[in-house]
Amino acid sequence: DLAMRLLAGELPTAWPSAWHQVMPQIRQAGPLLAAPPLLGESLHALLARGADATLAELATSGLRGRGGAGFDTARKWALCRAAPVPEGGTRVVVCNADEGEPGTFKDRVLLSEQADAVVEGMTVAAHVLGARHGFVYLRGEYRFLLEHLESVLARRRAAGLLGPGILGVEGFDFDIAIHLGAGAYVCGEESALIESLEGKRGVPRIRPPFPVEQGYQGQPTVVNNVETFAAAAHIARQGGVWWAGLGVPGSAGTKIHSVSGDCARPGVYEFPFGVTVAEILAAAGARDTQMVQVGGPSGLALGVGEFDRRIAFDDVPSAGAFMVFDATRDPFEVAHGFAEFFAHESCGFCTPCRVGTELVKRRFDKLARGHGSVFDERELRALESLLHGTTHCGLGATATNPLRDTLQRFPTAYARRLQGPRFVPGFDLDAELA
Ligand code: L3W
Repeated sequence: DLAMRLLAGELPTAWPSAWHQVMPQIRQAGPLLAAPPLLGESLHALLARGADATLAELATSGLRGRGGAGFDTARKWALCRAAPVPEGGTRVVVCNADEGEPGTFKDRVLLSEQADAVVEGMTVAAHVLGARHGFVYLRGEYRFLLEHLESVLARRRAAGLLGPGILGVEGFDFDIAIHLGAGAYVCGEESALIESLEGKRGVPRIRPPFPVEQGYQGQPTVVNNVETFAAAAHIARQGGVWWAGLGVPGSAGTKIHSVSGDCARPGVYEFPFGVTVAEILAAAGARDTQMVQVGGPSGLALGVGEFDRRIAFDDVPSAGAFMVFDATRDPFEVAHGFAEFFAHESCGFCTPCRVGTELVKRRFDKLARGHGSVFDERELRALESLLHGTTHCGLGATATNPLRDTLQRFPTAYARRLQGPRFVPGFDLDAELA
């Protein structure tokens, strides 16, 4: 239907892509998606409780970063708070809205439906940290959200919820600027994002120092995902025990999933942590599922027999993507598509990633054309382990995850490709090379 509307000219076709401007449907709302707009309630609770006690509430809540890595949010804020500020500087709060992981669109919905909660979470962070400046780093393709977000910021400034002397409190000065990305996936990596904010090419930095010590222009900086700030705002209001009571031990609260692919009800779902993959598949009306890519291509591919696994940091962690592939799909072609994506998005800074992702893509191309041999499959395995250990940042390190997972779970999808003209049945390459 969308494709037909696009072809009929009903959807804008200019860059940024029209696809990003389609707002996914909320199918299952929880405390983050169903909440009425936060218009200062969290800030009143913050001021009543004080910065120290609010940070303690955050620690009690067990909130962990929603960008995929799951770093303890209270710990991140405490580290930033303890870091010295350079002369004349300030601490900085950055919302990572560079939602670029294929299959992820839940931040798009949060920014559209719950922008006040996101901004309020950033403002809570600012008070806890003593930060005066904030940025929303907005994915370039989400430019269509810019007007909406600017109007939310303007409304909040007019209401005394942003700007100098927030809620009449002297010294509580904090404002936010929106910075548009320009389409580079790597800028979702926090240190590349900071480089980009500073006006430079988005190349990841060596960490440490982590942004909490030296971030934007050398100042202590907290970078959190959109969903993390929304959750922090609700925790400031409702307390840490409330949030810790949702989810499972080690993975408190809810997680929002972007469900796409072969299912009757694609869209955005908020579930407490601990939900099984099978439960999400059932809610989405997925049938005859062969594979689920959780957390996007840099996440984990699961096959039949693994759908009783739980979404949790110690089982199946997720940055938010939940891509469903039914039995009509070819896992080899899925991994092939992801290999093309990473070769395209490698920032080119380090050789293992720049060259490695391209070599992986070319081997896939060769196998897809039916020209592959066992040698190519072995090369793919070698490249997989090389990329895991040698790249400058996480992009290269996770680029071969789809290859690794599909090789392991769907070996026949690869074996089928080895039947090409150059494959000699019975030829034992290992024995030849020994
Ligand atoms: C202070 C330390 N801070 C770690 C902080 C660090 C960062 C956070 C996580 O992302 C994930 C991967 C994919 N002192 C610290 C410290 N930190 N040690 O904790 O850090 P890290 O290095 O574990 O992860 P990362 O490099 O930030 C890797 C996921 O990113 N991913 C998915 C992206 C999702 C999107 C999206 O669309 N939302 O892009 C891509 O690879 O799952 O787990 O803040 O500073 N000692």
